[in-house]
Amino acid sequence: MKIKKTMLDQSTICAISTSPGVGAIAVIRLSGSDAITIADRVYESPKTGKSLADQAANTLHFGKIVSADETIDEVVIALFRAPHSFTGEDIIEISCHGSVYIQQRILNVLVENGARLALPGEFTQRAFLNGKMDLSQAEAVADVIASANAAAHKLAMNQMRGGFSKEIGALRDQLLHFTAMVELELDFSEEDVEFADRTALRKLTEQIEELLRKLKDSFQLGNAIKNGIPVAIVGETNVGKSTLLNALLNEDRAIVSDIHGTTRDVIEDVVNIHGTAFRFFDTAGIRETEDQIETLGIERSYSKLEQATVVLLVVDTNNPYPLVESRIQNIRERIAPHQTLIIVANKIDSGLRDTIQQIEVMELTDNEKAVFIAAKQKENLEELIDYMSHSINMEEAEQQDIIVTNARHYEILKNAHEAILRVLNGLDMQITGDFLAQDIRECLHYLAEITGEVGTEEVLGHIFKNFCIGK
Ligand SMILES: Nc1nc2c(ncn2[C@@H]2O[C@H](COP(=O)(O)OP(=O)(O)OP(=O)(O)O)[C@@H](O)[C@H]2O)c(=O)[nH]1
Ligand SMILES: [Mg+2]
Repeated sequence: MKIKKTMLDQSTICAISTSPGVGAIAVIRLSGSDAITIADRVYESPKTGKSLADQAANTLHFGKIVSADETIDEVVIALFRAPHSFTGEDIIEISCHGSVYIQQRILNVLVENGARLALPGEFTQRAFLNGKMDLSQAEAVADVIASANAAAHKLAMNQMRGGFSKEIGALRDQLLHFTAMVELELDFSEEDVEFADRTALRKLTEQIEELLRKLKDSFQLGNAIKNGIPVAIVGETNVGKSTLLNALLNEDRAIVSDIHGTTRDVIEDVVNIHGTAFRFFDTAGIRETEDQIETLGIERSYSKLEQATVVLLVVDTNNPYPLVESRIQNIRERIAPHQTLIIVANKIDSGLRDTIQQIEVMELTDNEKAVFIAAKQKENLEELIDYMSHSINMEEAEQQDIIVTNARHYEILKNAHEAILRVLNGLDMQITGDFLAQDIRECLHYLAEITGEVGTEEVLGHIFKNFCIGK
């Protein structure tokens, strides 16, 4: 592929691949055609005296790293030869003692002897450019490293092994078959024949449309697993939203006071509760105000509400019921069918009996719940957490093979889905084969962007820049 050739830089790169700071051991990685030669310039084997160049692939070697007759450290070196390595190039991995000083010294002598410091993600980028993995798999490497919970880890591992790419590949094969048939017709357009049976074509297109839609829709779930279920805490001023956030996080994250309008901006934090990650957004209390900054804050509250999977509407049970009811009504109007609204009746330690009772008997829809808590006393939070956990269907996640977790893939799938809808529409309108073929080609193009078979250097650069150095 053209872009691949131009991007492949021949220099030998090095980086500390373990996390920064002191550890028992650290690993420094060298990759490129000169990796073994450069390592030999600084390596001494006290026992055999053999150089690394004379050693077999996939072997370990004990020895010293020396610079100008000074021993920097005693190390173990792992040796891999192209193409059987992570990057597809010769790789040397030096396991040294974990002091920051030693790590830096070794890195310096490698650079002095001809290596260059690696850019973020450059090892994985080389693996991609050398055909060791496709783009979606390379992206998953970053996700595996970053995964903070079991579900996210499982998804990322699946993607790294190529599950997602396989699914996309199968889709492309079907589409290619489809275009081949349609394009064949074009060659015989004079004769007015139809090789591509329109009923069969329609069935195939419908299948592809359904699959693309499923993949696209799985992103909401995928995003929730990877980044935490987005939960917006909204309500009037002084009802106890920030107190609730602090109680859920188990720390004094937000300022709490009895002054109305304490929180002015959105406060965000992620916490893992019983194995599920939640991303909480505490928002500015909603009220009529002349204050410009507060008004801006309230606008943000509404926008967080829109983006959330779960909305916690906090109400103060010290208020008379009609007032509470009108607040609930106001928020209800803004809740979309895919969102869960949990009415959190707070301050039950001091609340009005009547208000609490009326909320208890309120009629709720399928995606609504009500809980009664005292945030300040951390009373009854378990029930609330339970409701939040059930707002996304983890069983569905277990059953579904492929879940899209990557925002780039999601954008592309959206485009591909639109293109396939145009094909369906075209079949309905009985448009000519050449227009049909054009839409199918477009859809194919999008799918190829996911696996990196087509793409621009810019996109690739952007993806790998978000990696950590040494990976
Ligand atoms: N009695 C009682 N007081 C509470 C409870 N939860 C919160 N409060 C008090 O209510 C007051 C307001 O709490 P905040 O958490 O600051 O309220 P908020 O909704 O974030 O307010 P704004 O940021 O102004 O919108 C504070 O004095 C809290 O101590 C509760 O369960 N019971
Ligand atoms: Mg607040």
